Amino acid sequence: MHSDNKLWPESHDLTKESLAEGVMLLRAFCREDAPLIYSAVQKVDSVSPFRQMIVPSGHTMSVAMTNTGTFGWTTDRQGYRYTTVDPATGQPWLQMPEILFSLARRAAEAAHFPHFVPNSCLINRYSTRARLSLHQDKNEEDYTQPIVSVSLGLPATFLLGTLRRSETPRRIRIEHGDVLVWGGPARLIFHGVAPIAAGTHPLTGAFRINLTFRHVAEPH
Ligand SMILES: O=C(O)CCC(=O)C(=O)O
Ligand SMILES: [Mn+2]
Repeated sequence: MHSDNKLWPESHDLTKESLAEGVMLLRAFCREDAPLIYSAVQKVDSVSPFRQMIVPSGHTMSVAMTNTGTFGWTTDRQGYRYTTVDPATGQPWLQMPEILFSLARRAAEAAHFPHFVPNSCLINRYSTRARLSLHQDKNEEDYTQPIVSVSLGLPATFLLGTLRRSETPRRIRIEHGDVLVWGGPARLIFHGVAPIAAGTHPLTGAFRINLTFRHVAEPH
C-alpha cells in the first residue's frame, strides 16, 4: 500500500510545490482564467495607467506599475507608501474586481492560508530587461496575512531569498498562470525578479504581468 501521499501530501502533487516553510508555488493555478484576469488588468490600466515610479534615491523603476483595491502602493522621492488615491489621477484606485479578489483568496486557501482578505493589488508590468531587486514587502504594517503573487505572460526567474538579505536567493522559474504564495514564517523573506528575457506571449505580447495581493493595515 502506498502511504507516500499521506506522509508527503504535497510532494507528489505536481501542481503544488512547497518551496520552503510558508512558501508555496501553485503551478498553472490560474492559467485557464488568464484571459479574464488580463481583461481586469486592462480595465485597471484604463482608470490608473501603468507608470514607472521614482524611488527615493531618484532612480526610475524599470517595472511599470498600477494598483487596484482600497490601498495602492506608490513611491516617489519622499518614500514608499500606500495611498487610497492614485497620485497620477487624483482619483481613488479602481475597486478590486471580484475575479481578482476571489482568485487571491482561492490561491491563499490552496496554500493553507484560509483567512486572506486582500485590500490591495499592485500590478507590475515588466518589459524586456525590466527587473526588481531584492527586497522585503513590509510597507503593509500587518504581516499576519500572506502575499499572493500571480504571474501572466512572459516567464521570469523569481529570486527566492530567506529572512536574511546576505543569503544567496534560489532561482525559481515562474510561468504564465503560476501563483506563488508566501506568508507565516516566510512573510518577510527577501525576494526579487531577474531581468526579463525578450519574447512574445500570445496573451500579453512583449510583457510579463504580475499581480501582488496584500492586506494593508488600516491607518489608525
Ligand atoms: O513580479 C514579481 O514576481 C514580484 C513582485 C514583487 O515582489 C513586488 O511587487 O513587491
Ligand atoms: Mn515584493
